[in-house]
Amino acid sequence: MVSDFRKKKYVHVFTTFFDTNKSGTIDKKDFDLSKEQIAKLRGWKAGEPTYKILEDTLSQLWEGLQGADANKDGEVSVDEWVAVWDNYAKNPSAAAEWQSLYARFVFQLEDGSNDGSIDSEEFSSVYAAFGYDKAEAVEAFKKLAGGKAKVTWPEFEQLFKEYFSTDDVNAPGNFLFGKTSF
Ligand SMILES: [Ca+2]
Ligand SMILES: [Ca+2]
Repeated sequence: MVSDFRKKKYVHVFTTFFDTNKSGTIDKKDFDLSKEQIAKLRGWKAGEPTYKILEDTLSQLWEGLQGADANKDGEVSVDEWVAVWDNYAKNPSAAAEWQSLYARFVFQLEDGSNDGSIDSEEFSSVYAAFGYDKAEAVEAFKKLAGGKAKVTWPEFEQLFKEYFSTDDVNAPGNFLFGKTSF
């Protein structure tokens, strides 16, 4: 049974980063909109290799997400989304391929300078590009990084697991998606 706390965290990622057109469900159209938002943020144009990589990664994520569509209606509902992450929480090391890909994708997206770590500005500017409050993301980064200037990939990978699996309200991983309180 999923706790209220974890459910709120899952719904935050659903609403802010997956249901980008705010229709109440996740479908292919959300991924098309994400692609445009990310390409705009990075200045990538259709036909460029970076744009193609983005396109391929998003289509792999969308394909992987089909496993979450329990009633096979072509959309992932909030309940279906919560169910897959509740399942993930039972054993994060047995994550589905798309869940691991998603972790890597978020890290690479946020590591705008591509130096293998994320700083506060990189972190918060990605959240701002998704229409999220930048100041809150800056606060969240402080808590996430525990006062350090940067978060590396091995740290990020752990924080990602923590975000989706922990019920500890004081865990730093809770701040991975830019929100300071649930
Ligand atoms: Ca949607
Ligand atoms: Ca569905």
